[in-house]
Amino acid sequence: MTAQKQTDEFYMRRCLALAEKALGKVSPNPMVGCVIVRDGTIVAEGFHTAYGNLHAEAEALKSCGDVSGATMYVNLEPCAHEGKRQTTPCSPKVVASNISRLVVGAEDPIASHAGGIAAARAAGIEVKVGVLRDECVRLNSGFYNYASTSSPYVIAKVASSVDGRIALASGESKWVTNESSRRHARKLRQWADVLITGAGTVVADNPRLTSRLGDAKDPTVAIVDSALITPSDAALFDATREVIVFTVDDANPHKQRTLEERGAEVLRMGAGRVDLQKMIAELGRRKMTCAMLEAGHLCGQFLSKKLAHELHLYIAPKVLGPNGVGWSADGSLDASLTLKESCHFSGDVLHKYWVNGTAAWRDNT
Ligand code: AOF
Ligand code: ZN
Repeated sequence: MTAQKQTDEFYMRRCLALAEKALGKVSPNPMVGCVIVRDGTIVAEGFHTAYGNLHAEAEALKSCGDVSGATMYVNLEPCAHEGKRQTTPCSPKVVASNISRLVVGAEDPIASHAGGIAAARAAGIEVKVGVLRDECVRLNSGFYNYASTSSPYVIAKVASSVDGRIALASGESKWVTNESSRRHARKLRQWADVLITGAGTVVADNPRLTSRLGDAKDPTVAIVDSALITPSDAALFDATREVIVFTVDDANPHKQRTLEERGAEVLRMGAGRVDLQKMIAELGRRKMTCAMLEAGHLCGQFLSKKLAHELHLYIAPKVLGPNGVGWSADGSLDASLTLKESCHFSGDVLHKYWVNGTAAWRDNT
């Protein structure tokens, strides 16, 4: 019996769902899912499970028999380069499989890796490109951004009251938003290679900065700390993870040693204030493609310096009053924001904004 025929978008959505299973496990490579369909039935699927493992197309092809005449869906153009493994690139495998149709979500932005679309066409395979392109690019925003900038895609997260306060006058900010919002925000930590925070936030909240979801790895923590006030017994040191403290050129060497004894790497980057541009460039040099900023105080600076690509603003139905701490105080906010999505979590609201002028590659999608 032949199954009901579905649209190309339907199968591309399945690719995206498969790809996302590897959230936090493949960076700096992209999340990729692949589905092979014949007569309306999915006959094989696969995804790139972890950095260094088989690509999605090879995963799908390895588990199925004859797929000649079938349609392959994949959210990223099949690669045509000799990669890090001994295995051959995907596009000859795709051609050899004798599929008759290839549906690609988005082109590979790395010219030396791309080539799968042209190779398939040259082999007489019907190729359709651009199905759910926006979603496909957005899933791998870190990968696409890195391909053209060599620096991380930065999402600034702010949790505030309806009157824009992130903390009480005392500095205390635990907990403005509810448990369900905070669980959602932890998923973004899983996406991130690096969590950027400020020493003030570490002192005030003593956050663990873990993702605490399943077997997710805990991201690197980068602390902006001009005066080296990060306590050496901060809870974030308890997790097995890399900690980098960015400080100023004339920082106190004794305090530096204390933090180094806790396993932190201390980098001097800037006179008077930490040079945030240089910090981002350094994270990029370390092949970090996805960064999350969790420090209300730094958020204004990141937006005004155009270092953040997205702002995720969680708003709790609370009023903290005029003495509370605002999140945009530091930095002149001439950044223009475009609302892309809103949702809510048990009474809290999340608005996701794009910061305009920070991602030329995205504006084309
Ligand atoms: C992936 N997973 O499923 C696909 C990728 O470093 P390598 O050898 O694994 O190659 C990574 C490149 O391969 C990546 O930058 C992208 O251009 C292409 N496709 N990568 O990690 C996949 N299909
Ligand atoms: Zn490949």
